[in-house]
Amino acid sequence: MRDTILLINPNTRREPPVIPLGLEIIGSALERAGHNVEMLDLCFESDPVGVAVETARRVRPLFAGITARNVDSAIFDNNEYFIPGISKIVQAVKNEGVATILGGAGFSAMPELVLKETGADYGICGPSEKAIVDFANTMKSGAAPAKIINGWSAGIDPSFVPERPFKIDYRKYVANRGIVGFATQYGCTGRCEYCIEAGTKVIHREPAAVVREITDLRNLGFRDFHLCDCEFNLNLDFSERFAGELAAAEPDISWVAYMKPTPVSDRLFSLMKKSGVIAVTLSVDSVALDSPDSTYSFDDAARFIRLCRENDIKLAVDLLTGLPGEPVDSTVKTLDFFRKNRPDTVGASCHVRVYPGTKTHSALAGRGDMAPFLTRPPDDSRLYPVFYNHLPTERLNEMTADDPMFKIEGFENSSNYERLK
Ligand code: B12
Ligand code: SF4
Repeated sequence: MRDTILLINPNTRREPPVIPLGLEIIGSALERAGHNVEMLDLCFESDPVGVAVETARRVRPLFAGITARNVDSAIFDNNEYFIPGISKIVQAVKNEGVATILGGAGFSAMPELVLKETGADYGICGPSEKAIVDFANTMKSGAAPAKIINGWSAGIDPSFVPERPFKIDYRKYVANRGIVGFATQYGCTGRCEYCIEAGTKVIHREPAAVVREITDLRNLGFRDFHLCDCEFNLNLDFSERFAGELAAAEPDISWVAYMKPTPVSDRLFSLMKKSGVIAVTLSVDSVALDSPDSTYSFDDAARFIRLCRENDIKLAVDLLTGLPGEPVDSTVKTLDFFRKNRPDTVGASCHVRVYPGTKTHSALAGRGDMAPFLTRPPDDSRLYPVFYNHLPTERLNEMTADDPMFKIEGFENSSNYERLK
């Protein structure tokens, strides 16, 4: 009887390497539900396919769960497309007669396409700690599961505290520029038309469970953390509550977070500082900053920068500019705004990744006049990375060359948490 479940991390990108938190969470949930789990982390392997084949042969698992965190590196210059590498692992495992199931952020954004291109048998979209246990029970019973399962409807147990590290060698990651992550919630209420996370259901964990997870990791000696929410401040009450509970636990940690310009408050920033936040990445685009019907404005961004400064929190801005139809004056105005308001660094991109399923994709598909600005025609039936661009990188370079605060994304393989150190 095949009993063990094999979980595989095929992510070999090491700039920086990322601990497969999603796999740890589902692995821990499976074990808590009584299943045996073996973890295969290919991040630092020189022959990932060979090791996957050898492990599948040795373990003969009930099924293999493979995480598809990234479809590609999402940045135009030096873009890396990960699907061929993931497909090789899927095929190698399937050739050993093992059923495969995918999950992860990249998979969840385009499930049908990722299944088609990788040839995997099943997939779960969204949070999967409950859905994977149901799937394992179905497989064990011999019944046929659905091909694509909705993890958002299955939901989570908000009080669940996963075992961590869960069969992953964190020391290797930390020694190679990696950082330990934690998540307080899933989903995003944002409306950014180019983003694969826009409008996904928000599900919160209980702050006490997250604080317990962090303090347990701190007791094992880990001190530096990266928040793994798409944006921390989706809901002001929740973020204040979490930061307050973490501050009260006095965990003696440092952490960094992604945030959006609103909602914010003086109280939130003061609690963030007390709980150990040292740096924030603020994501904005130059059209939204200057649009009356957007959820944020230049004034909001200015307030955000001031709050970081007053609380001695470093700030990196991720700026997307040159959006479809955006006049160059709008980019100039935005760059001037940051020159004047001065966050610690601004990473600018002028290529928009066009993901199937997003509003940007449907707005551009079939528009003959937009064809000159697209690297390939957007096509609902293909997964390969497509980018929109009308503002040449050289032009953006010239526009920002006067000020070392600006960096053009895609030429330096490091994350903001490393740049702000
Ligand atoms: C935090 C973060 C980072 C941090 C990570 C820090 C750390 N130590 O963890 C840093 C800054 C390092 C980073 C880097 C990058 N990131 Co990043 N990152 C994120 C973010 C916000 C959270 C990821 C996360 O850990 N979430 C929390 C965990 C618990 O959720 P999860 O992984 O989704 O897992 C759940 C489910 O998906 C599912 N699941 C996961 N795996 C599996 C497997 C199976 C079999 C099943 C059934 C289910 C399942 O169950 C889990 C539990 O519910 C995501 C966006 C997001 N909201 O997910 C982007 C995101 C994943 N990143 C993205 C990108 C592009 C990158 C980079 C490539 C950027 C770059 N150009 O360098 C690099 C890649 C680095 C690498 N080596 O892979 C993109 C990927 C998009 C794409 N094109 O595919 C995302 C989606 C952001 C976006 N909206 O575009 N990132
Ligand atoms: S860019 Fe940020 S705020 Fe906008 S939809 Fe994506 S994750 Fe949400």
